[in-house]
Amino acid sequence: MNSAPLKRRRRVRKRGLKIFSRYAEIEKALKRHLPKGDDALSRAMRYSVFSGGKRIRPILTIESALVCRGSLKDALPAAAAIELVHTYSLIHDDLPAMDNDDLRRGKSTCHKVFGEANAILAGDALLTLAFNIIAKNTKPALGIKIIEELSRAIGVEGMVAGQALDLEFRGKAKKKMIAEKINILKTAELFSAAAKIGALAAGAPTGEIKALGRFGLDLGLSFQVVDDFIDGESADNIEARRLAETANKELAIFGGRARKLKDISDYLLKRKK
Ligand code: GRG
Repeated sequence: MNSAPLKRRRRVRKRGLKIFSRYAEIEKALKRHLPKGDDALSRAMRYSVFSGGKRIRPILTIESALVCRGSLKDALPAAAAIELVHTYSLIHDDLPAMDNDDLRRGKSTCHKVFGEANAILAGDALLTLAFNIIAKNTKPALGIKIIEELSRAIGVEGMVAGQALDLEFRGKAKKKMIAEKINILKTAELFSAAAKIGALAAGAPTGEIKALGRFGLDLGLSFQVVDDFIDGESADNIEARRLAETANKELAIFGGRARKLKDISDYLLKRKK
């Protein structure tokens, strides 16, 4: 029996997402694109981007591009942009008007360190910088497609709508359907967009883009169920495993080339933070 996949999975569990190709390149790209200034806004942006995020979404974009035989170079600007969007959402999610959290990733939240106004502006600036990075570093026709996909996933049909729904039902008993809708909008849509955008950057055919979109959506749902499990809001993660299995089935068209994407779902299932 070939024990290589098993060994690889153990290695992924032990070393986390750093094992995935191009982790270091993502860090370099983020550094390159962020402002260097010593003003509060620039410092607040850098503080939140470099405070220990797992980089799941940009890794997903890059591995999706690679599975479609695309290049790192073509996927990297959008991958970095997606991480900036994610960081904006966390900064705003932590604000007093939202979750009012003092800690994020074990460190003081952006508004605790830089004040509420600077934290709001840092989020705004990261969000707008994300679209600027895509516009400046992608061929126009492709850039428009990526911007269309990303903006759909994070706005009134995606993440922000999910946050609004979450706020509406906060403290109230939620029907399973509402809870799932919140997870889809707040979390899974961005995972799905991250995977699809990798495929788009690779110039993949429609069938591959759609398959990766479905993979990302189920992976995002599985990720969120695990997140609730870690936070003690969910009793077990059998549901997360089921969703991860459904996600992995979407990768059948890629055969053995999808190994790294499957490693990502495996890692997300076993993670402790
Ligand atoms: C527009 C005012 C305004 C607020 C928007 C959109 C939004 C606020 C909040 C929703 C975003 C959110 C917090 C979704 C939850 C998803 C989630 C579990 C995020 C944590 O993701 P990880 O574990 O984070 O990938 P790391 O720390 O690894 O980067």
